[in-house]
Amino acid sequence: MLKIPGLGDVAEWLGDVSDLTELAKGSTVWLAVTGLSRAGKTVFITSLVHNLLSALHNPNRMPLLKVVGDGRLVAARLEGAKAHLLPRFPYADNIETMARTPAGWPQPTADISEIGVDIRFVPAGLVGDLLGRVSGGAATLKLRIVDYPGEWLLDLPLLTQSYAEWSRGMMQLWRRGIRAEPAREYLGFIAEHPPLETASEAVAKQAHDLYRALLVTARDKHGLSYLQPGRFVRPGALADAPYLWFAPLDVPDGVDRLAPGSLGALMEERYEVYKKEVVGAFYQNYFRNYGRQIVLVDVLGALLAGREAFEDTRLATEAILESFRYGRHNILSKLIGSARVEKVLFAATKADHIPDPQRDNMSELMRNMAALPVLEARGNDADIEVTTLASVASTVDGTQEIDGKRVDVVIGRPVRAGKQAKFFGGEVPIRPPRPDGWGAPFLEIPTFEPPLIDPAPVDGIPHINLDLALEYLIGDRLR
Ligand SMILES: Nc1nc2c(ncn2[C@@H]2O[C@H](COP(=O)(O)OP(=O)(O)O)[C@@H](O)[C@H]2O)c(=O)[nH]1
Ligand SMILES: [Mg+2]
Repeated sequence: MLKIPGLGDVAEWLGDVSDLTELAKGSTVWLAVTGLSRAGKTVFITSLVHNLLSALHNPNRMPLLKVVGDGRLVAARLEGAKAHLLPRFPYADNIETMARTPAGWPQPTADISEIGVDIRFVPAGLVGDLLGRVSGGAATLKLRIVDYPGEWLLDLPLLTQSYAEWSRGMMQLWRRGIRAEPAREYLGFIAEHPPLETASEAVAKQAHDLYRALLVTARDKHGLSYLQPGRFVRPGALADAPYLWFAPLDVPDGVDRLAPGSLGALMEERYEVYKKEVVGAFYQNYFRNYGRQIVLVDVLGALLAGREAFEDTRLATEAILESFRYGRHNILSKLIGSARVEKVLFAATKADHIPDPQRDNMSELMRNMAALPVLEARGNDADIEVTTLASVASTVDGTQEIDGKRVDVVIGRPVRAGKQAKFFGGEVPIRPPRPDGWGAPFLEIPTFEPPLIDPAPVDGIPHINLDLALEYLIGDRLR
């Protein structure tokens, strides 16, 4: 049998667990949850917190989170009141909404928020035995969960672009495909106001208002998501300061700096302040602390919205991915210093809308959509994985006979329908469909009511792969 001479020696021998007392007192891990609006962040965090708080009573909800599956969880509690910098995530309100009759989905939120769960657990193996001597057996992990809009990550490319470059890129984009129609009014306005006309406060503000309205229409009416600047769509707590009143203009090729006193120069000045005060500040003050992140993507919603919207979500997802590639971006390293996002999970959400055999296809589609496979080879970047999940499983799997063939379906209760129905969704493709492959809609799926939920943290909430996702993201900190 292994003879343990003294705590100090063994701790040294263990290497990474150098301070057992520290482990007993508790360490902190930040988990940021992001994704474009409606991707499922609020529902994800609500279900995650509720299932953690319920895990002691009903370990069967989270078996693949090893600390629960191994029976090492001692307690999970919401942290007490503190002098927090960020607004609280409204967990209690959300659970109440989902648990009432008829059940509803939580209110959309538009700003960054935070919630903490203290997890007491018995570490696995030898460390657990040792810790038993210093703290009665349990360690504490303070899990701090942050909800922030993925739209903010779409601004990273701005940091390496001049105003003239950015404007040219935006103009190209807005003149193409389904963007051209909603952009017509804005393009008309700036045709009347070239970058070299004399700067005017009123014209700049008018351009800004029109451009902002365009971004919102593109999002809400056309299902588009690759929209810059991200804060124009999701301003959060940002006050409507004058430096925000800019917009892209039709800057001719070859022009880089705009003549002093011109409308273009005024826009350029504001654009530069935005980059520094808003974009850079977010990475420096917040992003750099979030060592673990999950990016939620409504892949299914994008498929349903058709070819151009899907392509747009693909572009946005690739742009978001750039925030996790330090190897490529000096600017990112400059902003976040030695801080690193260690693990990132890209998750296709709302998997309860499709039957089980389709869910692997969904993960493959997610992987192929954002060119994720090539990343595994890049040692310098965050560790990246892909999955498919449902934070709140609102359906059950079933089968149905269609034209003499058994097909997989999901069974759920569409909102306001009052009764259950079966849905056959069709096939989820594993690759982004080719342009000529978009003839008929792929899937026809309603919005389902959440299942019956107990608001007390006892039974938890049915989900798909939530425990697996959490094990990937923070499992190493709960051993
Ligand atoms: N059936 C089902 N619907 C979901 C799930 N997650 C999100 N939704 C739906 O998607 C909507 C938007 O989710 P929400 O979390 O508010 O998105 P956010 O804008 O990213 O915070 C919700 O109102 C639900 O209708 C899920 O796991 N299952
Ligand atoms: Mg939300």
